[in-house]
Amino acid sequence: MAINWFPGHMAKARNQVQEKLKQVDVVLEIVDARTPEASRNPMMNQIVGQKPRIMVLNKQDLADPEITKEWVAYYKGLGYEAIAIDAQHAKRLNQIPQLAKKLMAAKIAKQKARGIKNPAIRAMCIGIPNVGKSTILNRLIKKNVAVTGNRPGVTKNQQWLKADESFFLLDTPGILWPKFEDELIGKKLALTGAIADSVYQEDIVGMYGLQFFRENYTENFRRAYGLNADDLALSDADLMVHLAKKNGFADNYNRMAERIIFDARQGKFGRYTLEKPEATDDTDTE
Ligand SMILES: Nc1nc2c(ncn2[C@@H]2O[C@H](COP(=O)(O)OP(=O)(O)OP(=O)(O)O)[C@@H](O)[C@H]2O)c(=O)[nH]1
Ligand SMILES: [Mg+2]
Repeated sequence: MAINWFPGHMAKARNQVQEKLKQVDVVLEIVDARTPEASRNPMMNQIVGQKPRIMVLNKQDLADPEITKEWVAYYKGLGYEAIAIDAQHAKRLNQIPQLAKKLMAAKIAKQKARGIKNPAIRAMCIGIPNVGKSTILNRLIKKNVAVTGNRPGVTKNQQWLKADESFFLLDTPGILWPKFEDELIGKKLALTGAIADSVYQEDIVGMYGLQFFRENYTENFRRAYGLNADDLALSDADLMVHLAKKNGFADNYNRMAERIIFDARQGKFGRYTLEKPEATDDTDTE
């Protein structure tokens, strides 16, 4: 599944991030807790450099809680602050300004010593499309100013938002990288809705979902589709055929594949995480 997709506004967005970085104290790197590594832009380490960074694993409510804990520990081990949140239901968000203040403590103390009464922190929110950047910012400023939507590419321009007199936040458009070198990354991002439906093949992504859920969340998958032990003994391809029939799609397997993608996004197979920390490293590849 070759996805070669780098719209003009993404290139512009990357340059804008680099430009604005000079005015920013802290970077909030937002990832999807279901795909904490696949939903990181591999260019991000180069773009952000040594700026203090908080890894924010958002959509925690959709992810496997045990694996989320492993990811938070993993990122802390790499030297970042890390936190898992659920912006949709406003869970644990107030820890973000607290962590930002902690990271900036030395600078704030210096500024206070110079007579600045209320030193401001400027944080920039970055990440790939649809991970929830704008939703997080709306929660932090307690107003729905940033436009949000459940499809990639909603935010088109940067925008400064004010949480309070001492905390300013910059919303940015999601940035995807030019090519997915790794087909598996493309499948994960397609399944969770980070890339537009028009740029992947649903039969491939749906089959990936079938394989992943039957293997890793077997009981949830079995229950969601009312499968018995004989069904689960079928090969992946035969199971897809069986499911298509059972769901009234006759031999239209693409429609069954689409259904699996839809159900995965709706949480019909419960909370899940598509990757574990031990299988990844932190090398920067462009
Ligand atoms: N379940 C769940 N959904 C969330 C959470 N945070 C955001 N969403 C939903 O995810 C979708 C995308 O949110 P946005 O805030 O628009 O994402 P974004 O990162 O700003 O996306 P772009 O502007 O396209 O880069 C919306 O439908 C949100 O309601 C969360 O913590 N849990
Ligand atoms: Mg946005």
